[in-house]
Amino acid sequence: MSSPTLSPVKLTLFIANKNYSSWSFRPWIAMKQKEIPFTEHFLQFDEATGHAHFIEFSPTKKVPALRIEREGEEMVTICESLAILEVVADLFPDANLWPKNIIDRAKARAFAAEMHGGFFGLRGSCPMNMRREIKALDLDPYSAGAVVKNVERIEQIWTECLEASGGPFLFGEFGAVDAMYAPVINRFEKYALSDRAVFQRYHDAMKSLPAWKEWEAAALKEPWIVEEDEA
Ligand SMILES: N[C@@H](CCC(=O)N[C@@H](CS)C(=O)NCC(=O)O)C(=O)O
Repeated sequence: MSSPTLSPVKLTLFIANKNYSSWSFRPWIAMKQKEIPFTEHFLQFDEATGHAHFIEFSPTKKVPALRIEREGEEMVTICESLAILEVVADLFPDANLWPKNIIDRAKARAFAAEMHGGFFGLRGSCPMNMRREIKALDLDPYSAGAVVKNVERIEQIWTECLEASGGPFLFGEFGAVDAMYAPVINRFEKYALSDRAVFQRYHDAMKSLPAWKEWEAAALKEPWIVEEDEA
């Protein structure tokens, strides 16, 4: 287990449905896999109100959000998955969430930022869905083209990183950048987006993680259906 730089610190991670919430999955899998102690606060999506109840813990009304409590200090809430990964990396440097080498760290951050702010075609057409049966989508040519472009770029990133590091994760050891790409592994699999060896290799590494298995098992037990995410 990693120890925090600021002590004592209490972390609460607000997340939503494990079947669908790809943004929740990112910090959750990183924190679980790195054995960073946190309390999980689960809230269901509520399409009817536009998730109005999310305002109770997050000014953005979005998950994930990380509440940080320290004795004698004002409680703070950090939104945005990438910012959550960054603060957790600062709090728990022993967890090695980012590569130690400066250039590798810069590349890992660039690839994480690319995921955080891009790949809209893939993310829009192929929502993360842990329960979905493996089945290709019949998309219109414009959407299909956008998905293919995203898939090609993601596989280029994976190839470059895995060739340089030797794997099993993008920079060798599992880290924040892998957490950012974890939901994409589900999308590639469930929408039959790739038969390339680089995908299979990274998929196998990611799905062998105990944290992945724990999230997936919980997702499969969830009874709720979010229609807009059932592509
Ligand atoms: N950029 C944000 C995206 C967060 C996000 O869109 N979360 C979704 C769930 S996966 C959400 O809370 N949606 C509720 C809404 O948009 O009202 C992040 O990185 O955390």
